[in-house]
Amino acid sequence: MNRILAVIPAYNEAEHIVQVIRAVLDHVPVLVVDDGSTDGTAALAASAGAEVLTQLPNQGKGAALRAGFRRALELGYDAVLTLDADGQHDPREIPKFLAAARGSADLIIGQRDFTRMPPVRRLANTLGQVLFSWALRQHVPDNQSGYRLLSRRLMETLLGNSETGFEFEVAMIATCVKKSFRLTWVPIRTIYAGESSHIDPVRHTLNFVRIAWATRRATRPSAMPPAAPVNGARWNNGAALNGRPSRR
Ligand SMILES: Nc1nc2c(ncn2[C@@H]2O[C@H](COP(=O)(O)OP(=O)(O)OP(=O)(O)O)[C@@H](O)[C@H]2O)c(=O)[nH]1
Ligand SMILES: [Mg+2]
Repeated sequence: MNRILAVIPAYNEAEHIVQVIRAVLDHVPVLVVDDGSTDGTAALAASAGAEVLTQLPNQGKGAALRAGFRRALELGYDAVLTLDADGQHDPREIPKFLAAARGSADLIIGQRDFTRMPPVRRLANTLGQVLFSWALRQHVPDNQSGYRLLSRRLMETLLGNSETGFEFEVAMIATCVKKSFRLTWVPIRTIYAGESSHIDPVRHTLNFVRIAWATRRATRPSAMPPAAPVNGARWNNGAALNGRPSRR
């Protein structure tokens, strides 16, 4: 079995962090990347049994994830599981990711059911799905989910990425596809129980559109690698990723 580390980015998550860590520790060891929290999140995480990295000042979820990947690589882990600290990702679903990881995927994303989201989130995720699928020229059912498993080679590749905020997770999908790494999905529970959000809607939307536009340009036919299949890298529906894009 591969060695897997859970990386949990956390910013002012004192309310849920202990419960999340304890449940994750039933499956894999935990690294929390605390990002300048002022509510005692780091101390609570350490007391719950996690290793804690602290970033000061706050640098964003993407920067925190990359710091976690760097640490996991140093420690020799084969893969990381990322999940949110706010209780929206159920650690009891970790075995689904571990099972999917046996299939040698580089990126496994927990796919949520948008119909189970509050209306504003449902709308934002649906629009984001349409826009990013257009940009990547492939259907991407859920690009915002933070519940993921990443291979070592994908982590290594992402160390060169400079996105610091939530957009990092969107850019990660584009990187995976462009590299012809393997991407797959597992269905996960969609949990909204009044958690507070750190998303700034205007900044997030602008950054999302910027990434989508850059992705659209990067995947235009003339920018894609030659059409020869590479190690059978495939989209989860069986369409080859590394051939010419199917839609323009
Ligand atoms: N390290 C770090 N983590 C962050 C930062 N902002 C958010 N997070 C963490 O990222 C996870 C997701 O943040 P949320 O604000 O809940 O975003 P979301 O779940 O995508 O969006 P919602 O649907 O609004 O809940 C949580 O574990 C947060 O603590 C940050 O600046 N730094
Ligand atoms: Mg959340």
